[in-house]
Amino acid sequence: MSRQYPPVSLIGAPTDIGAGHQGARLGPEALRIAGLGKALAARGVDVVDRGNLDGPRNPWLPPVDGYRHLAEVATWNRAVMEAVRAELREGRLPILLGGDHCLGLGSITAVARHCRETGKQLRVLWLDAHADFNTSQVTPSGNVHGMPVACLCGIGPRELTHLDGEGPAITPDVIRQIGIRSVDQGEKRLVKEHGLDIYDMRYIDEVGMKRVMEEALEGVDEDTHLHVSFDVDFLDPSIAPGVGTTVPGGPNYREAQLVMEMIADTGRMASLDIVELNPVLDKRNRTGRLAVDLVESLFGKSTLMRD
Ligand code: B3U
Ligand code: MN
Ligand code: MN
Repeated sequence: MSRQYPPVSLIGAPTDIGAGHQGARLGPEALRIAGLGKALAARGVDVVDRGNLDGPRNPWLPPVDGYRHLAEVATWNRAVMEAVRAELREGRLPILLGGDHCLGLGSITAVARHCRETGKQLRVLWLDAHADFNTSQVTPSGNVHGMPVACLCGIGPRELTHLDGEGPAITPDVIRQIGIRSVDQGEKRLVKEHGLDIYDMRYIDEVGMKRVMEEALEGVDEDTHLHVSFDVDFLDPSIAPGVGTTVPGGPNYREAQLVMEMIADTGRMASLDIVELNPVLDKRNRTGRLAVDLVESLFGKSTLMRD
């Protein structure tokens, strides 16, 4: 093992407050049972499991003014933001165990703040079937897990766009979205308007994952803080059935491995979200175990031949 990784902290956020299906609140435990902590420790990584954050239960109510559970979503995200911030301040690499993808808001708000304070350049890789760029006006569901990227860019309700009391966390140029294959009608207009850098499945089919990753990682250097927001529905449902919103036609096992390996090769990943794992919909924790396998590759498991 030639590469040194910073110490890692696992932070569980057991909630599906922003999702359209219940069950992602069991995600942190499924990842633990799949052996996430042990797998990283076996790779020589110093891992501490901070346990689970606490927050409001899911009241499972219909949307109000285009948002479901807005107050609860904000409360959970504040807790995530504080927890991630505390780990970064201690020089640790936080791994957020979701929970649904609305939590990317809290996580990336903390990361963006940390980058401003330390003078690092932020790059966010958003691995997902969805663009997560909806607003209350265009959302088909009111589920906030379809909105975090828009909110991070300042488009959304103030309690989410100003989570840390400062301004919006990022600008769209910070993000690279990979694996996208389901974008809603109004959302399409918004992502174009805001110039999001999207590597959709059509583009991946045409040029191949290697070139996609080279482009998405272009400019990453020693001053870069690379944040990976890994929505498990990024993966093709044939290998990852344990998610609420499966979309056919995603990356296969080898493509997903290559994504993780090329991220590992940069040596710059400094924070990670693993979200949307829904054990209720999974088969014998298959998706949880696959997520752990891929995270091992993020930490250099498959780079053996190149060391
Ligand atoms: N775009 C749809 C579906 C969706 C977004 N993110 C997930 N599902 N996981 C929506 O409801 O916003
Ligand atoms: Mn997502
Ligand atoms: Mn998704």
